[in-house]
Amino acid sequence: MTNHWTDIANADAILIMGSNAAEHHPISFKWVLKAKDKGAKVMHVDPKFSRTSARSDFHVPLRSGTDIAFMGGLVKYILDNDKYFHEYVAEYTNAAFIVGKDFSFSNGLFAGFDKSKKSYNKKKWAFEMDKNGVPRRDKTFKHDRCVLNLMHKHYSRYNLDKVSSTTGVPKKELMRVYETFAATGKRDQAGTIMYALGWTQHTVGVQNIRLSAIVQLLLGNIGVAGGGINALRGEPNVQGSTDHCILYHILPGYLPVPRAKWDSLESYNKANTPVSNDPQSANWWQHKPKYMVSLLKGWFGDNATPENGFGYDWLPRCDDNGDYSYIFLFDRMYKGEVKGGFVYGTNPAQSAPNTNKVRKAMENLDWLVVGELHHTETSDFWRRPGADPEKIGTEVFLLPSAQRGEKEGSVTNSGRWMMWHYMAQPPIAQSKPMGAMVVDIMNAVRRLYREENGVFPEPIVNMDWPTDYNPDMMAKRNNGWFTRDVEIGGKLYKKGQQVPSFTKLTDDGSTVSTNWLQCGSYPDSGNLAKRRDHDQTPMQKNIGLFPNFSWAWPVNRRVLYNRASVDPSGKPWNPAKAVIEWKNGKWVGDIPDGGWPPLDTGKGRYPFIMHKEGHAQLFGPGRQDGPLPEHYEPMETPLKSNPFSRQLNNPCAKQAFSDADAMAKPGDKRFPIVLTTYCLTEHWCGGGETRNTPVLLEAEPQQYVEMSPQLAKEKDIENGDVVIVESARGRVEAVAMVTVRMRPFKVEGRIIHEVGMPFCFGWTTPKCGDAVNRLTPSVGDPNTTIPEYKASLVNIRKADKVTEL
Ligand SMILES: Nc1nc2c(c(=O)[nH]1)N[C@H]1C(S)=C(S)[C@@H](COP(=O)(O)OP(=O)(O)OC[C@H]3O[C@@H](n4cnc5c(=O)[nH]c(N)nc54)[C@H](O)[C@@H]3O)O[C@H]1N2
Ligand SMILES: Nc1nc2c(c(=O)[nH]1)N[C@H]1C(S)=C(S)[C@@H](COP(=O)(O)OP(=O)(O)OC[C@H]3O[C@@H](n4cnc5c(=O)[nH]c(N)nc54)[C@H](O)[C@@H]3O)O[C@H]1N2
Ligand SMILES: [Mo]
Repeated sequence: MTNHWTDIANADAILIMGSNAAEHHPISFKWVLKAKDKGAKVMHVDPKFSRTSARSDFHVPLRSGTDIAFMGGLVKYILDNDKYFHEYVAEYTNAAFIVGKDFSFSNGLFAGFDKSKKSYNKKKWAFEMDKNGVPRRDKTFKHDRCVLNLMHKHYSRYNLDKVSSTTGVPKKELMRVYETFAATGKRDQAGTIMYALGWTQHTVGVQNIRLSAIVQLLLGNIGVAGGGINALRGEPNVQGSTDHCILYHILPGYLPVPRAKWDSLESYNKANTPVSNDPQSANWWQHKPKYMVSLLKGWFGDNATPENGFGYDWLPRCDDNGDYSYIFLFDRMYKGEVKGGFVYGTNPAQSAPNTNKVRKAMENLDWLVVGELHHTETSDFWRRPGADPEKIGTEVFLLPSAQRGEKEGSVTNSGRWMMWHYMAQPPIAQSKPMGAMVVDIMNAVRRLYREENGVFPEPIVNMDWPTDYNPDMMAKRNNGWFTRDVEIGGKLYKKGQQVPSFTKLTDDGSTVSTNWLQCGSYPDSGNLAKRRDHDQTPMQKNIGLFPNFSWAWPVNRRVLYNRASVDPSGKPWNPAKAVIEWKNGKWVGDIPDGGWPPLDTGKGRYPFIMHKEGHAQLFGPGRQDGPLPEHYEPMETPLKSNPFSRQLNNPCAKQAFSDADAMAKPGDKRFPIVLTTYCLTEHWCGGGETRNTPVLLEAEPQQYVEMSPQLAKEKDIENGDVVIVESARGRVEAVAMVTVRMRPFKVEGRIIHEVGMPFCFGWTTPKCGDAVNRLTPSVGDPNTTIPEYKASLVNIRKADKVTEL
């Protein structure tokens, strides 16, 4: 989230799209309803009617996978009707930048596409530079290659007729959302967008979110109270775990993972540190080398020295274009290229796409360690229905894990608030927190290396590894300390003192910090994640900033990009809901994005400090699949052609191609129905935990499929019948739930049906059916490889014989 939970109460319009917030983020809804009580309009755009729809002012159903068409129509509406916030757009976004002559868009493809590589040469999308190497700008918007005009041209194709016949949303309903949300383009109005998996789990997932950011920038809704683009994160600490590198392509603090081609710290830094020639651009990532060296010092301690590149060579390096996310990890395993591994707190044999393939792939492992509370589809894959344990050689170790109430540590919520979570009772029997297991296992490995040596021992033996597991100590190290006495700006910091903020981190080895983003969270005074203080100044209280409650990254800033909430002289656009203000030579309110004076003084910096150019990107030349979001059909689509262009699917989409990866053809007669999948209120994700909780299992006991009465009639199915749902990859038994919550869509002049299924039911809990993911495909977004769980193709028929349910 650019903003945070309590801030939602400040919104005048709330667009919930691709999220069932009332059921899956009930805390967010507390604030949604507060806003609604104050007169905010709440809209839910979602294929399915849910409790979120019920509490909204209106619900607009759309066909899964068509959000870019829907939002592209909104961009066109905003630009055609001059609803955008002119000064904000001109000053703070790249609307005025001139794009180079090489850029073009035709037949659904941007310039620079290489068909054989399924990728773009992004140099073709570069901005035109002036003689100083700064992007050229035309704030009058007269230049035909300025971003605003290119964007207007791009979305001129997204007219109401076409958007309506693609999404299945009647024109009147489109206009209702467009008019209500675009009204927040005024100075004294703010609108927020809340999204989750309905937007991300698509082969156009990243562009879905890019487009909503474009809308928010056009309306001047980023950086202001009640605005923002707000990702409702999933698992309780998924924000904390991404901040801290749970994803394969990043190190803590979103530093890129080393790749084979960067064979020294120097070449890593050169490739990953952006350079700006514009004196008014803060270009914050220019500090990356300081964060990387402080991280290496945190990992290797005194063994990391300038002479050995601070131990950079001891880090594993990924292949240059290697993709190590779920889809490709299991693809490699399926091909027999993986020997063994650890699985903690996740159940991929249930929740990864194309689960039949995943389960089969696991048979190729020599060994597997599972840290779990229960037996799951993953730990017990070798005795799943249809498998012969005699023929599976994998040795499985099940490590009993402590439950979350049995351990302490930090949990970072979607609003970036890092809060300390306390242990309620010690772990039972032999179970342990995962951290303790990792510390112990690594200590045993280090001992073996020291005693028996081994190939390339340095990464193991040179680590500054703790002897005992201590979460508070880890938090202290994440913040980091000085490794020697240092004087900064006339102030002396002694060796061993905590670094007060990441602005003091260095690349000379004098500081340690295992996560620069968390630097400032644990000063000498103690662990700020433990704070529960409600004190606020009147200005902070006015918008509910709560700066003394827990600690938010970065530097306890509560609203990101808040310098965009003021005009270039430092006055809030909307004084009634000011986030920051320049008063008597200093900033008051929230912590601003850098302490420089306002832009007008000539000494200020542009507000979007994480971008090299300091301006927010309407035109985003960094994405894999194009600088402007474009509608593409899902990889499995009931349509034979894309209503918007000749390019049917995302041309850069990631896809696995093993013999277990069959796909339905476009408009495939065998699989004419769209399937979407989701969580349930009564279960947690794959259900590994909640299916073992009797009351929850009783509340939602078995696999079902939601379908409209129209589809049920066509298929001669009645509510409660057991049906077979089948895709190109597998089949699932489910109980038919015939409900008006689902409805047919009129698309391109014909009726398209959509059905929905939860993904929490698995075979280890008897009599509840098995994973819906046996149906879903191994295809993913080109930027993130997130799987397309939300739109694939199936068919449905009444079951002749019931086996699983
Ligand atoms: N009780 C409970 N709470 C949870 C979870 C849980 O399992 N149980 N899981 C947690 C986790 S890990 C996560 S990630 C979050 C998930 O939170 P959500 O994203 O809210 O969960 P989903 O149910 O996957 O999907 C959200 C909505 O997307 C809609 N949708 C499907 N396809 C599309 C589409 O193409 N476009 C649009 N606009 N909408 C679409 C679905 O109909 C659904 O209503 O919830 C978290 N909270
Ligand atoms: N079809 C479809 N598939 C999806 C999705 C979808 O919308 N549709 N959503 C995706 C999303 S957003 C997510 S987040 C994933 C989630 O899928 P999984 O990562 O598989 O999530 P869970 O079901 O929460 O599995 C967590 C496991 O950890 C165990 N566990 C709980 N607490 C602890 C603990 O403290 N320590 C240890 N070691 N174990 C613990 C539980 O018993 C459980 O078996 O599923 C994804 N898969
Ligand atoms: Mo999630």
